[in-house]
Amino acid sequence: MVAAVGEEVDHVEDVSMNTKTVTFKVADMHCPSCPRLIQLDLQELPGVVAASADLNTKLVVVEFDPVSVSISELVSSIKDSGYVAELLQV
Ligand SMILES: [Cu+2]
Repeated sequence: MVAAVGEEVDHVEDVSMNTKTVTFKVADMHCPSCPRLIQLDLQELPGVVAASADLNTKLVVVEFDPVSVSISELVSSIKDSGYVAELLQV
């Protein structure tokens, strides 16, 4: 269906959703299970589009929809997984 009402399409959740990407440093990842756990927990949050954690660089990159989830909720998720997340960039 073609939207006939002006710019209302901005609020439709589709691929044109305005996502943001943040990078966290998680220094206490110490084995391959750590990044996997962090990723899985983040991906369960509504609003998280993609999460990838890397054991070697200790970096966690999260793509998210700021309308649905906040950066502090992302930090809380990582904390609940058992790690400390330091925000590097927005
Ligand atoms: Cu581990």
